[in-house]
Amino acid sequence: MPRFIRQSRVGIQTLIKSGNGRVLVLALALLAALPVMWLAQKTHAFSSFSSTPSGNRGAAATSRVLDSFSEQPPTAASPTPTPALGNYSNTSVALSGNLTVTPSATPEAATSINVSTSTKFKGTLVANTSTGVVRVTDAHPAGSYTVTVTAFGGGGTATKTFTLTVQQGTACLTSGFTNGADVSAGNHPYSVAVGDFNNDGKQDLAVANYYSANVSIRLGDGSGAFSSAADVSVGSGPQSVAVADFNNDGKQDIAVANNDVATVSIALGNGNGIFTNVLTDVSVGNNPISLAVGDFNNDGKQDFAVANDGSANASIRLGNGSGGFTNAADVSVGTRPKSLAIGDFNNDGKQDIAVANGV
Ligand SMILES: [Ca+2]
Ligand SMILES: [Ca+2]
Ligand SMILES: [Ca+2]
Ligand SMILES: [Ca+2]
Repeated sequence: MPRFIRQSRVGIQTLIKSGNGRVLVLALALLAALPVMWLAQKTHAFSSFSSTPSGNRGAAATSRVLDSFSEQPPTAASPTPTPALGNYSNTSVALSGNLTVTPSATPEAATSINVSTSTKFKGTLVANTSTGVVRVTDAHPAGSYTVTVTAFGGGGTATKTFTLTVQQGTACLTSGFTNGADVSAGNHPYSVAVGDFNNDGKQDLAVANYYSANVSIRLGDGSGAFSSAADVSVGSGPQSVAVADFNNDGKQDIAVANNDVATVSIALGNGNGIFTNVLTDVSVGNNPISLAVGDFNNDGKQDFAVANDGSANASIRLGNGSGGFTNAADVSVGTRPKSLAIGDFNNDGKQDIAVANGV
């Protein structure tokens, strides 16, 4: 029973005991009114419950929810677009020739594009991420190749293929070569590779100069003559140079094995014959002497293998598609390896290496 009712009863009993008649009437009236007052109090309490304080807590909670909503907009993930590629037409190229293959539409939502084909193809393939154009350099040997172009993006990948036919060379009535003019290089040139470093469709040369610790870049004019571009400084004792696109920008880069310092220099091409971005050298085994580019983990990103003359093994470095490399397990080979080549000797679609051991 509510306390104020108990108190009222005590008061009424007191008045009755006093023997005052008017007061007794008043007390009886008050007693009759008690249920109404009690009911009124309960009703008021109910009203209070619905407005305060619980009602305020509810309002405050609602306000916090709204504040949170306005301060931290919903992160409803906007769908990441899936890359798209245009179609590539089947095409052919002369033996040892160059070619550009333009898709029917520019790529969409692609962060990088890789291009690959059979390891039997010995030319160079690179794709431009923004245009999708595939450049073929020094196509050989003759044959038919399925070229796979893969666009990578946050929303997945897109793949197109086309057939590249490398034509047979013209039969020579007489064997032999006619001398072209010698091309000057640096001090003790030890290794040469072919590329197209200024994207003019004419083949160029990169020459590793052992005692100059640099690479000479010579730009071809398409008729057998070459002009000089800026040398590329590399590590000490470069003995082997190879061409590939290590950062997937469609511009050819070079990798150089530095015999004296157990490193491989990676220099990224600007696409105009200039190499201004020489990355941090990649550590390899002792006295690296022969380097070849492949894709050993089938991720579409170019890797390299290098034979180490001083440690009787081959270092495998896996590219990350942006010019960086991670180590894979070394491959033990014979004593004093001198030359390394890549092929697929068991026809399982996985690239293998062959190493010539000098001793
Ligand atoms: Ca060129
Ligand atoms: Ca590049
Ligand atoms: Ca790879
Ligand atoms: Ca194989």
